[in-house]
Amino acid sequence: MAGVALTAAPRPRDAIAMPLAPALTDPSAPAPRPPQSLAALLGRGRPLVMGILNVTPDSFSDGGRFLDPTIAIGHAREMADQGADILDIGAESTRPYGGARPVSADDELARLAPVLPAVAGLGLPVSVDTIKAGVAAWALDRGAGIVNDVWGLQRDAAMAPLVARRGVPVIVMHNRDEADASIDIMADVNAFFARSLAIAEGAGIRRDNIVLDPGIGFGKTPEQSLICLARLAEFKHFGLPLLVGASRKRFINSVVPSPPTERIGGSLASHLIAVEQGAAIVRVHDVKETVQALRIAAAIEAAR
Ligand code: HH2
Repeated sequence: MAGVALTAAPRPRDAIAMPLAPALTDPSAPAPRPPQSLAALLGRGRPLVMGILNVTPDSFSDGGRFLDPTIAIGHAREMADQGADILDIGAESTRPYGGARPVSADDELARLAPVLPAVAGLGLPVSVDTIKAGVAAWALDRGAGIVNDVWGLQRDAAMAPLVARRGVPVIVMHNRDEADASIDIMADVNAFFARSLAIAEGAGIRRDNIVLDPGIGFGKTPEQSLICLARLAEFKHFGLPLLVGASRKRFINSVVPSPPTERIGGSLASHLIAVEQGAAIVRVHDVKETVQALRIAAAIEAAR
């Protein structure tokens, strides 16, 4: 597993002008904390569990459940207690399966503002799941330490310069506007990663601050998601840590018909296989079950 060194560079204020609603410029907001070191986390010698916190009304599996800030913060605390290593907060559903309602930056901030600083205060590294550089900058100022960009630095031209300036880790996820069953999905993901890495290099992002993610379910048929999982190890040629987010995704339903909340078995199977192939981080809704599965797998491995 490639290490991700995350010594933070000094963080100048960003040039990106981010319009903030008055309620979001609260001077009593906690001071930003230095980004935590993912290098130290990855160096633990075990896969990391990233717990998902969606403060959205429309996420595909838990939309609306955590819109109330008190409930959202409680859920983050619960995931921390259950053994999450990283908490990933998103305020815009990426809707891998279509039907996304685009959300303005102000709306995203309004959802994050009552939740993110408190979640960062729990002491775990926090990533912000956004494709908008302005939202990412805002979140980094309030305790997030990692950017999770589901368009791999290819949607918002300001994202790569922001990540470079802040010296924070970034998750570069593969995406496509539409699935195309006729393409070679492995070649497409490889080409996408190569483009993202060129953008990152051009902006001055340190390579050891990059995590790659094949984007299970995004612009992929269920079969293509299965291929990405089956051949995950082939993406190791970039020499970067891999993240996999298969949690509750629709490809599971294509094999065993089931509503999103009843896809825990499929999620666990997918993440165990991903880890076996070298995934460094798994992004999950069901932290307790995932931590148990990974610990048992490790114990069995140790008993060989
Ligand atoms: N999947 C989702 C969202 N963000 N980020 C990364 N890096 N990898 C993923 O696979 C990924 C992601 C979609 O899942 P979820 O957050 O549960 O749904 P929604 O986007 O509808 O909120």
